[in-house]
Amino acid sequence: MHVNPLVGVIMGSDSDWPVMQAAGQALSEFDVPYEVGVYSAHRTPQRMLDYARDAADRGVRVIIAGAGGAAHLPGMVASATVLPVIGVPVPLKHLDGMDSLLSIVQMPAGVPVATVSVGGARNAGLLAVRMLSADSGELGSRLRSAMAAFQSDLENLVLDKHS
Ligand code: RP5
Repeated sequence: MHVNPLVGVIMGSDSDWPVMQAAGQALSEFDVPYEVGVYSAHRTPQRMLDYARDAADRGVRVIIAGAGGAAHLPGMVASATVLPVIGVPVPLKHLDGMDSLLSIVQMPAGVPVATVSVGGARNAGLLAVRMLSADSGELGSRLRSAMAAFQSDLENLVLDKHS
């Protein structure tokens, strides 16, 4: 059975995948269907805009966008869609990812990007699950239960270690 992706996990280069795959892993843990693609704000700007403009109509509900260096992908995508965009600063070999972080987080008012930590692709995936859990239907109900169980497991891990 073909299942429409609810989350788009996109990145500026396939070299971002070793960091970004943690977002996909988190989504898989909650059985959230997602798609993966490479869309560069600088090298394939039209392709990026086409993706951003079509995503909502195709059923995508959240976009996770990762990029490194002059990381304009999340912000540019946010400017061309009404979907929530989560930005992942990908660390490159210079500047410890500070360049990526500042490029993504300092958005002008009116064009929001929810920025996670440098390299924080797993949290981006988990945040997307939380966004989808606000759904008032069966999807939201299932995801709220699964997220509550996940949080309880996290707590038990810490308690087991320190009891
Ligand atoms: C950015 O430039 C990409 O998101 C990537 O983090 C970085 C380097 O890309 P490659 O030169 O490895 O393709 O746009």
